[in-house]
Amino acid sequence: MKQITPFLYAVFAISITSEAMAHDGSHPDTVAPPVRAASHAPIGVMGDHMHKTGEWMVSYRYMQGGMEGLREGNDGRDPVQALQTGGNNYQILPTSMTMKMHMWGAMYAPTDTVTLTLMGAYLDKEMSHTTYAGMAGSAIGGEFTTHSRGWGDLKVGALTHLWKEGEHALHANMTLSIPTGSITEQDTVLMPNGQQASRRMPYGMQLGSGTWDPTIGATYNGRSDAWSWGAQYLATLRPGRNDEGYNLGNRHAVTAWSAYSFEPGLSLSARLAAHTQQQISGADRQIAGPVPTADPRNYGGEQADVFLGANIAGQSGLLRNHRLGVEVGLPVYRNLNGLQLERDWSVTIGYQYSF
Ligand SMILES: [Cu+2]
Repeated sequence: MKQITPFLYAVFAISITSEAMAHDGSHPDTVAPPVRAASHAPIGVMGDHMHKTGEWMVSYRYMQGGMEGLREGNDGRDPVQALQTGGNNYQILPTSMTMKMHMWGAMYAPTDTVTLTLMGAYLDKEMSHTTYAGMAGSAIGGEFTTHSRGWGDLKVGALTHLWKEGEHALHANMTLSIPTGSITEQDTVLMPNGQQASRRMPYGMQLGSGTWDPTIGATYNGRSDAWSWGAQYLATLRPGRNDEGYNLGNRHAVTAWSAYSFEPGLSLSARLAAHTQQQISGADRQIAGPVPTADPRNYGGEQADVFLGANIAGQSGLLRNHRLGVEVGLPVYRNLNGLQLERDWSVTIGYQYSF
């Protein structure tokens, strides 16, 4: 929580400034009211809101997630246990991973009932490992870190109005993920025999899914005075296999949130999110080695996280219709397939501007 404290001070400073500017009479009353801080879902939610005819929105989100330590099912595993997991004789173990994403988005509403969406992401992944030497593999042979960087899959989509009554609204989410991200990234690894070798990195270090993945779902939004709330369900369905012979598996995700506006330009939010992700089916023959990340069965599982967030929305002058949001997530439940690095935290900081 240390990271968000300075941000909250900035939130208050900017919102007080925007509040002061709101009373300077600089814009006529005939203009549509500015977007309220709580009128969008917390910044970590995608496709949560629609736009009015002719309206555009551009957005940038920075997301960082941290993983450290190994887990099998619900239970943590130390290296000695992990090396023997499932009768394997692993000789390399991942120890931590950092994932950074720069997400660029655009939204445009040709009509009030349809909003088109486009999102691209630049990914930066880093995974640290320990290599164990010898047959039983308890002597540490060394450590190494692999990196992958580049553009991920491009997502095009549409949000379609389904139902609205008073302050309750429901829309459908549809996106298609186009496999623009590389799935053949390589880096240098330290082998148990002490030699360095260039190898295709494991599934989790690749930049795309390699398959054309439709996501369908629905989003509900509600609002009354200072409170807003909502819920979303998204299913990502991955048919077929990619060029390297696998598919990342289907994913179902639900989330629900609530936000409270202290004033029109400032809101704080709480959110619960849960997902289930299948194992990888098929396999890439070039991803191999005595390391858990090379086994397709060590992917997917169930996880639930809680998020706390803050949003500010400029109400007038130059800040009008600019929004900033931050959200920090921590896990409350993790049941992972096989043996995997566990995700411990995530933070998303985002900017949105509509015009
Ligand atoms: Cu938007």
